[in-house]
Amino acid sequence: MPKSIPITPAESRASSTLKFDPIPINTYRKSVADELVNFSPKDLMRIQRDMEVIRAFENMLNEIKLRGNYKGIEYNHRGPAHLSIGQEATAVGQAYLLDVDDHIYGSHRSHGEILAKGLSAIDKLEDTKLMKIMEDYFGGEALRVVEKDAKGTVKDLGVDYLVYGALAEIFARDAGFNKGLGGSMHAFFPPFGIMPNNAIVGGSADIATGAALYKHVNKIPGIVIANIGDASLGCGPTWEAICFATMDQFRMLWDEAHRGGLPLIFNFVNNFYGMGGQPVGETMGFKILARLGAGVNPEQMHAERVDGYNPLAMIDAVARKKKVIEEKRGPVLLDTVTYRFSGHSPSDASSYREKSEIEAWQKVDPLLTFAADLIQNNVCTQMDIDALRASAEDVILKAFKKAIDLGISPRSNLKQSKGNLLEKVMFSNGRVESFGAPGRKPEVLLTKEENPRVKQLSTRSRSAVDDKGQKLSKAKCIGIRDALFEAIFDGFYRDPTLIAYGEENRDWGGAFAVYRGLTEALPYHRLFNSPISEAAIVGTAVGYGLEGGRVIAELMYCDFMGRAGDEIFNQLAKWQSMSGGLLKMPVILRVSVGSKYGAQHSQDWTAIAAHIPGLKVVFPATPYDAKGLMNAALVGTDPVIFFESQRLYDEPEHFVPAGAPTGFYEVAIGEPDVKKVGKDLTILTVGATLYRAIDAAKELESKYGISCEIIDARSIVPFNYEKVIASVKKTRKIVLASDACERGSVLQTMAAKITQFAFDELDAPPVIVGARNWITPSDEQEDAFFPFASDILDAIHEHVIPLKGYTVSRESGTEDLLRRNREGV
Ligand SMILES: Cc1ncc(C[n+]2csc(CCOP(=O)(O)OP(=O)(O)O)c2C)c(N)n1
Ligand SMILES: [Mg+2]
Repeated sequence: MPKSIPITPAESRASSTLKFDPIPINTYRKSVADELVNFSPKDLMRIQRDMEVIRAFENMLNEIKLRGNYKGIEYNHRGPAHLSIGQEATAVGQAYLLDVDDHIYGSHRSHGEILAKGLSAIDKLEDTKLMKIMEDYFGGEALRVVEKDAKGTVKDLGVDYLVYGALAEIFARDAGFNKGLGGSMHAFFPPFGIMPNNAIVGGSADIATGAALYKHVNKIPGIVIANIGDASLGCGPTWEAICFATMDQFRMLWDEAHRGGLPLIFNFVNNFYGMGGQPVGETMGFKILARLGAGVNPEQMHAERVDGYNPLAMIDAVARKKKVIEEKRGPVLLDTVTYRFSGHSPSDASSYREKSEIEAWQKVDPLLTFAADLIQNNVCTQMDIDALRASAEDVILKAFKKAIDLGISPRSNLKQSKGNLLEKVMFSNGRVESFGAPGRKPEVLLTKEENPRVKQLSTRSRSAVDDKGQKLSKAKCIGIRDALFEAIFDGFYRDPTLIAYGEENRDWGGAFAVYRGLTEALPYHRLFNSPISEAAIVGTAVGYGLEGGRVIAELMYCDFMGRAGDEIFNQLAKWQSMSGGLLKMPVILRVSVGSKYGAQHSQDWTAIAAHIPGLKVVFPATPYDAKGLMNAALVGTDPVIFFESQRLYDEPEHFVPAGAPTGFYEVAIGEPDVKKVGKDLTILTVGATLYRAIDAAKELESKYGISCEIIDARSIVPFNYEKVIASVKKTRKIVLASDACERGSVLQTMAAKITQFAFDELDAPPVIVGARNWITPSDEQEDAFFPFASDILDAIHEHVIPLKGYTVSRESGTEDLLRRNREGV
């Protein structure tokens, strides 16, 4: 909503027709004969060699999966293998011109892309650089395995290394490219520009968009390609990625130094099938996939269909599209025609297609047709082709023997309790103040002191009370929204890679005004509005983060996490560990918990976030904690889901007398905090219920003489139970409160753990006071739903200690709880 883009009725209501440009379809018609001037015989032979290596690799896996035997050697591979037999020319043609700096992201069917890009990188890299990459990568673990019997050149060694590293990964070996933690569908190798492959259909679309954003914002060389299937066009996140990648603002609003389209190709590897469903004619309506670029932007995404059965057509397309991208006119959409002879997976009986169809494509198998073209043009003889094939099979057999041998290629021991690989890589737990290159200065528009909000905040009280202890009005104090602003604002002046985006982040100042004052301070590329594309907001943040930048993404309401479910739970949470500890994920996802907006805008979904391994989850309830936790997240290297309560944005600091410091400090993620010391009963709160617990404690103390200790969880994952156990040892009773629906909430987990860790110390089982297991009703009736002080008292009276003379505000005894559970409400 920038004011610089006026919307006029005259223009919007004028009459005309919208014209589309023709979309090229398989326009490249050259053969080897035509290209002899551009390619040396050696180049052409390398294209054939690379296709042979991929074919031999996939054939080997096919044999293993179907027969448990390759060339007489038995092996049982229990994991998946989605093979790309038939699709080799697409992968090799694409990789041929790409540099190491060009990054490809792929799918479940990306073995061919991994090998093609790797072979291309090996060919391009100087020997010393190649050696260094192999020596440095995970301490040279895979290199040690392949160099023992290496005979040829450094590049030959590179090929052995590539094939072995990929295969060892597929077979879950420690020396695999991702320490065996990624496997067939996720394997990748960044030093060659081979970035994460994704088992979620379309999963790479928004991640690759974020990677392109990273390159664009930080002026990092190279382009990014999302290799995704034709059927992924049915996936919402793929569309969201396309919307995000084609935003007008890149070319219209960003400053001159950052103006221009993203360096990105959406390459739809169009093999005409999902698993068995057919996009053309059955599950989609586009008929020709390339058509879809036409509606997205006036450039029609430079969409075209390319014959992916001709490696030269693919090379030509990449060359031309790279130029478009260099001219900052990206992104590009390619509809790359190909076909897989192999099933979706080896167990697929191809019941959805005729044998004759497969045979028709086998007749134009690129490995045969390209070889025939080479022979016809005297580039080589059939004997040379046979030799290439034999040599490719030798490379595969050699790697296979090593990769299946547990002596040579052991798996790491995940049963080991301390120091186990997976426990080490679930979080990176790093501390990096800036991901910028040394000496790089953050791009800002104002000095810190010039900022209007900073000036305004300097006049406010940092504490909720004045010097005499008198309560101040909230408007006179620094609230949580201001504390968050301060941490984020500082972050922008510390780390030049830090960017923030989401819906209404710029101009509006974030839906709840946390970002007010940032628009003035930051150029567009550091703070911008995204489309209403929650999946792409998170997915692009994942791509930006894993490429090496820091990002704060915002989903206005926590209820919208559902729209970004895959990106949060399968992508953000998993890439550090699926990389074997190679990647960092410095992504903060801010989500707010509402209260007044009814059933779809007022939910606390901490439980969902906490359930997924790989996410840090925090929920501060005071300005001091909000700023300290945000600071910790902003110098950390892990994904943090940062819950904020809309009830508390203007809440001042009541607990730390001097208030949240103006400078930098951290609150350690994972540490709860005793907000009030007491001796008779512990109340552990998550989020905004802290203040209702305080109200309850006042009543318990004044009316019933019960002294309460109140602990604010602050963090949910990780969570150190020490303070809670120490408190329970003292009080022997604990009540837990939060605004989340009680069933399956994080309080349930905490209560179970406290029971387990301190059973002997407890006089009564921990009691949970959550919201009802209902939809959230209207604000006018919220007291029937969210837990208030009276609910805490009711629960204590009914389930912990009877309060003398107390009358419950509503039924909450065991009978009623049993009924509610029986009815599922
Ligand atoms: C979100 C999601 N839905 C379903 C699946 C199961 N699945 C795996 S591959 C596949 C078909 C994908 O087709 P396409 O994107 O064209 O890629 P291709 O398999 O043809 O390479 C399906 C449905 C999945 N992995 N992810
Ligand atoms: Mg497909």
